[in-house]
Amino acid sequence: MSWDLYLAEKAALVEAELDRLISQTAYPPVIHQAMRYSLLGGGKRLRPALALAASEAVAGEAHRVLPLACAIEFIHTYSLIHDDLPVMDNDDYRRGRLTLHRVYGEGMAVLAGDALLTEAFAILAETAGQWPDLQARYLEAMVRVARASGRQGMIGGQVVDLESEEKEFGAETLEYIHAHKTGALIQAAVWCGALIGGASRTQLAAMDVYGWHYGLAFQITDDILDVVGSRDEMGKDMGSDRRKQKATYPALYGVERSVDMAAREVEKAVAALEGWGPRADLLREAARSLVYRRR
Ligand code: GRG
Repeated sequence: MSWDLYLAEKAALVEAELDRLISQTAYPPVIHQAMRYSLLGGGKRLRPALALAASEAVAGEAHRVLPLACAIEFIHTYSLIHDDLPVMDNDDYRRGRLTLHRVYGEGMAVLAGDALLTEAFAILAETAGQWPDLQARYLEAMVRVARASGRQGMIGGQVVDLESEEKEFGAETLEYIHAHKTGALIQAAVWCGALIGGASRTQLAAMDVYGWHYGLAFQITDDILDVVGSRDEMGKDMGSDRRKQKATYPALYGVERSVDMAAREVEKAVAALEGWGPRADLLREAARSLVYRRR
């Protein structure tokens, strides 16, 4: 199966589960409506699909990884909601629609993000209690996801990103921002997917390397698309990194060199899975597809 087909299939599976997890009719209605607006409003579902593919690479069962995949999508969605707020990136559009705070107000957007973040950990803890043979692995995944989201993960990256706006920055700062703001959660999705799927420590070490390089390549291509991408395909205003004088690969190296650097990260991601055979084909193709991505 091609990665595009796999992604479409798993996106449908994950969306049905996200829909089930946050009820339309729960009280108080407005917070649930706000959460659902962002959670079910498009999105490629890349992190859940990577978690599922990593599990498949070690012969794991999809239904046992699905709660992890959804928890990670909850956290990703919270990060986008907060990132779009006026105190952060101040964006009006996301996934081709108005951002959550433009529809529900800033207070509700902060709360919807908070509720998604906390709910994600409830899902992980609940799942740990549900399957005794997976309890230790789900608890370990919970720690990894928390760390990847927090001060030394996504939040750490966002902090350095905010501090770097309108300032001179070097290669090291840039790599730190990308690896933490974006890469850490992607890396955690891959690593935890494999962990829940039953991976050995040796296999997990390879997944870590794959996830690190995939995450970097993903954010470099995101930077490039902000310069050369189309608004229709990306579903948000383009050129915002430059307007905000953000620390990006094209700003430091130019677009052409950034394309080469993304391709090198993709090669390193693929190389991490050397010797894995056909069961890792999906992950290999997922990485290679980054070079051609348009959204
Ligand atoms: C706690 C106030 C507060 C803010 C936190 C954590 C955070 C703000 C921001 C995270 C940083 C962030 C949003 C990085 C961008 C990562 C990125 C490229 C997102 C887009 O991912 P895609 O392309 O999006 O997978 P879709 O729409 O497909 O889900």
